[in-house]
Amino acid sequence: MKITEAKVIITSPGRNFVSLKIYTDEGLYGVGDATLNGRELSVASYLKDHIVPMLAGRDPHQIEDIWQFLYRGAYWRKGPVTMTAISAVDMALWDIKAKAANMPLYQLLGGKSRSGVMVYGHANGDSIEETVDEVGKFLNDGYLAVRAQTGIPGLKSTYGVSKDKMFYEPADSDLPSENEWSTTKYLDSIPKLFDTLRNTYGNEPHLLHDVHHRLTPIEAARLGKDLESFRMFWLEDAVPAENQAGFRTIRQNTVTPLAVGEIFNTIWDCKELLEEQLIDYIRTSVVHAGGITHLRRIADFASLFHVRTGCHGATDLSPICMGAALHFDLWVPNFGIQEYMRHSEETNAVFPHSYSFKNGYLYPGETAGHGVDIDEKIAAKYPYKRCYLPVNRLEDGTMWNW
Ligand code: KDG
Ligand code: MG
Repeated sequence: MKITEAKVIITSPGRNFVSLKIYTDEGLYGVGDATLNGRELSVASYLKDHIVPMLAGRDPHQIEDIWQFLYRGAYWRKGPVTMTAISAVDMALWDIKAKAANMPLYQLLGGKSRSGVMVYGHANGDSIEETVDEVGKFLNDGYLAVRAQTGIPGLKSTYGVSKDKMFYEPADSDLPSENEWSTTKYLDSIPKLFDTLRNTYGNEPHLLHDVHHRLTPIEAARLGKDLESFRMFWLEDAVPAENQAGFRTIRQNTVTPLAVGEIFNTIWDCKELLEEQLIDYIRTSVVHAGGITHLRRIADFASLFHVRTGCHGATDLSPICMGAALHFDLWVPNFGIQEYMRHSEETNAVFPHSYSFKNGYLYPGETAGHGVDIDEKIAAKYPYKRCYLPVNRLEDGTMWNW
């Protein structure tokens, strides 16, 4: 089999998605997600201008060789743009291989290790009371795990809190909107939220929280300690993780489990965190960390250090990524949990898929390939719209991490 051509498709059914479609001379095609929120066109150009011209004539079955060719061959390794582009190619090639084998992708990875993929939903509210009610709605819908984010009194906006409870979308403006941050106010509120949640729902539901890179290691250590008795499933992105050694301070001071890695692109971003057992869950995703081929390498390495997977699954990761991730999750031995933020009706129409949700679990389905396609006619109805993630400032105007 030979690759004949590849096409980049950009669509915006409420938010921007970039996809890659790879065609072969045997009539089979595969699709990959190439979406990098707020920087979509750079990946589209990387693919169109630099990768697509090199694909025609290659054997799509040589997934590893093509991965190595694109990674080593660029000379300029790593980085979100390069790795998202490589991920898209990798996802599309696994889709083709599984279609050629007439098997769902998880079979090629090694088969099922579990019957379904436990997911966590996103509950949020302006106040603790509203957030507690929202968590209750997810539990009523059958979720076993829920992430809870709440508005902070005195701050006009907070990460993870939105008016639309069903389809929260952080990229909200054609120029970055500004959020406001106070560590003192935040550290005061969050333990109260989880105290109320445990008093209301008991210890059984898995509860998660995303700090979204806003604390320093010593502040994160304190939050971890304050949350210990509420038995969190995880505390996510407590600090920005460029400084991997910073996690030692958090780790030495709290037994609250730690998750990190949604913005990591390669195994090198998490090597020290894994080797030193500084985290419990690795959040790297199929779309931003080199596709199935590289994510599998990260997960295997993580398994040596008791670290489990918890793939990023926000709405800016398209249904193509979700489909591929679910096959990976169904197979990966050291699976932890999968994030599931739910896509809108419009997005689901652009990306018909075989995965489905039942009683807190997602199932990838038995369609050959990763089970997600792109309807180009519907996609064409939604042209690209420039859209940015917000930025964050302290109350005195200092730029902070969003
Ligand atoms: O594009 C940024 C989002 O994917 C991110 O803000 C979502 O932190 C996130 C999460 O945990 O889903
Ligand atoms: Mg996050």
